[in-house]
Amino acid sequence: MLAALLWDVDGTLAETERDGHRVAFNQAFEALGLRWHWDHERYGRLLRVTGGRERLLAAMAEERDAPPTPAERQALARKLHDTKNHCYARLVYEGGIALRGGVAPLIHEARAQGVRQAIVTTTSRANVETLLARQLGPAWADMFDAVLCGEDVRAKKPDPEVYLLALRALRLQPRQALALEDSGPGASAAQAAGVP
Ligand code: XBP
Ligand code: MG
Repeated sequence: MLAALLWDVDGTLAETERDGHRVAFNQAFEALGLRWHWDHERYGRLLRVTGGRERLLAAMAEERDAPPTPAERQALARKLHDTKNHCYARLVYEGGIALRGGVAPLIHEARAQGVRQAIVTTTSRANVETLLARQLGPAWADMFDAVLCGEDVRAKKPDPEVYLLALRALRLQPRQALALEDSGPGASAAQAAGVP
C-alpha cells in the first residue's frame, strides 16, 4: 500500500525555475552590476546542474568577465546566490508563482486519506518556506512529516542522499513511497534510492 508521497519542489509544486529562480538570477546580476542574462534556452541548459550556487559556478566557466580565481568565483557565487534568493522571495510574496494545477487538491486529499507526505528537494530551505507559506498558508508545515532541503545533504540530486534521508525520517522502505519529480536529475535521485 502507498504510505507516502515524496514531493520535489522546483518544477513539480510550481514553475519556480522559469518564472522564479531564472528571473531572480537575472535581477541579482543586475543588482551586482553584471551584464549577464539567462534566457529560457540558456537556463534550460544550466538546469542540468542542480543547486543555485553550483549552477552559478558552472555558468562562470562560460563567461569571459568572470573572476579569474576559484576563490573569487566562490565569493561572487555566494553573494549572487544570497541576492538571488532575496529576489526570489520578493517574487513569491508578490504572488507571482502559483502552485501547479492539481497540486493543492492532491496534498489535501492525500492528507485526508492518511497518506504521509514529505518535501524532498535540493533547493534552499528558505525558498521552500517562502513558497509554501505563501501558497498553503502559515500552517503549511503541518501537512508534511519531513522537510528535507539542500542544506541537509552533502550531495544534491541526482545523488539519492535526500531521498535516503526522507525514507529514514519516515521509517519507510523505498517501495512504500512514491516520488513526484519533474526533471531528469530528480527522477534519477529517486530511482537510485529505489523509490518509484
Ligand atoms: C532544484 C534546484 C535548485 C533551484 C534553485 O532542484 O536545482 O538549485 O534551481 O534553488 P529540485 P537554490 O527541483 O530537484 O529540488 O538556489 O536554492 O539552489
Ligand atoms: Mg524539480
